[in-house]
Amino acid sequence: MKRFANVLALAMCTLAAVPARGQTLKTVIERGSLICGVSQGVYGFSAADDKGNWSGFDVDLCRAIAAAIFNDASKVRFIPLSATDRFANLQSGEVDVLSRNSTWTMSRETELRLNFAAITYYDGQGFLVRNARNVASALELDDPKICVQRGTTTELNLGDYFRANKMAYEPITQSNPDDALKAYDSGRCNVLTSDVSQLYAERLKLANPDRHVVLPDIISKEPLGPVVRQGDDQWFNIVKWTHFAMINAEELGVKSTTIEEAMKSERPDIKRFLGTDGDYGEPLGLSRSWAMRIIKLVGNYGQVFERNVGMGSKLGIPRGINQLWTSGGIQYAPPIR
Ligand SMILES: N[C@@H](CCC(=O)N[C@@H](CS)C(=O)NCC(=O)O)C(=O)O
Repeated sequence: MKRFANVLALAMCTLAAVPARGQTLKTVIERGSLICGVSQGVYGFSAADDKGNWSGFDVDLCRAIAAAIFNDASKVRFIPLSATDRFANLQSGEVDVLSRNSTWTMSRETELRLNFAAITYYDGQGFLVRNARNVASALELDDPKICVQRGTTTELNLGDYFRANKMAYEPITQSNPDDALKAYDSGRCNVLTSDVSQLYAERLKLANPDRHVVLPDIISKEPLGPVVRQGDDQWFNIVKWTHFAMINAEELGVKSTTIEEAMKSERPDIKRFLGTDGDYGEPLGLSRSWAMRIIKLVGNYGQVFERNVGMGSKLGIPRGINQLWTSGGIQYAPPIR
């Protein structure tokens, strides 16, 4: 009997500690907006203009979640979070989702009790140097002073790389990206290291971007994606399937600009996707046109990539391995059925 009481007490504790199914969605709906944790400003990914309007690739994922829930992509409040505090801010419930150039690693799930919902951008760590330095590879960097941001995978990979190659270096650790860039610009360090996507963004802030080059070496895997707290599977599914919907839409050839035609399509996979046949939204806690709203109001994955960071944007990043699997890349989404 005593044992039963103990087990019951344990079960009740567990229940109390884990948010009930649907709790996050319910909170978001009652509040009337999504709270999305973003960076403190990485151009093309998440940055605010002088009027406080946020835009970027990571921002659009949050707008897509809001579109799926509210049929209104503007119902999002963006909270800039530092690299060091971002996971604590998510754990404490300050944000509903973190969409902030964060790398999926094992310990961030197992030790911090978080879940990465998807890989929205396959990235890797690289180095930015002055052209004048005349190096073709990171292996030619001779005892460099390297600016790096604290509390990141970047800081850890840097040590691994130089140790593995038995090369000397001096890390100059900064607590925010602006200080890291200033230190690089002023010559306190002669190399800046970060995820390659961010190096493209940082380079644009320099007086003469053309005088700086991202070296070809990629020294790590940085699978970036949105993060949620563990314990609310419904919310985890909403964030995950928002990304999958954007990938599937690109694969199906459905775009924001062609959505009206797509609504008339007789193709079974397009009908399931748009909710003109069957209802895949209701079991997710949403409604049948959840995916249609994402594409209509925000766009498919390719549209979001191109407008924020792609070759036609200021950043000019080639799509590379972020192409769909059908075009030689590794972006792949399970089917909606
Ligand atoms: N992807 C890496 C690095 C993420 C990171 O925070 N990088 C810095 C280097 S520039 C950054 O984005 N800072 C932007 C900010 O703090 O707003 C991670 O998850 O640890």
